[in-house]
Amino acid sequence: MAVERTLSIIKPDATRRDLTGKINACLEDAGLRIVAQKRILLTRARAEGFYAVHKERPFFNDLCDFMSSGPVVVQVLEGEDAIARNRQVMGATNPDEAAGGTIRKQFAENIEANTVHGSDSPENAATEIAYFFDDSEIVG
Ligand code: IDP
Ligand code: MG
Repeated sequence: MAVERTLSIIKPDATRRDLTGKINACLEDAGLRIVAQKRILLTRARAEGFYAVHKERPFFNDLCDFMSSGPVVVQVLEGEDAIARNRQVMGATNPDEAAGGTIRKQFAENIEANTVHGSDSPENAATEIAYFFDDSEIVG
């Protein structure tokens, strides 16, 4: 295992319900240090760019509408095995299938409004972090 960084997003369903603090506590309790964080409003175009890998999927348009419907909190998390560890604490994409205690099991509204995003590989983590942060904004 190595120290990694991963990109996390607290999605609009969560900021609307003021869950940022509770989610951050889950992340920190799981050994993930928040080494960068900002609350922003994604334009539709920026959401489309972020989710470009999903552009052929039937849910793409709804997903981009949702992600630009309210504030998000974009974050860089750092820790041992951070990419897999964050995916574990997030839980399955569909909250009905998420394990007990995970963020999505506790907080997600449905398969789309599922509270958090997390990078799924080292390559995607690097790309996604660079999509939102300059190196100078990340303080480990
Ligand atoms: P992940 O966020 O668990 O990695 P992905 O398959 O990468 O899941 O999908 C990206 C996001 O697209 C999900 O987090 C969710 O918000 C949305 N999404 C995924 N599958 C569906 C679906 O079947 N219906 C509606 N939205 C979906
Ligand atoms: Mg994904």
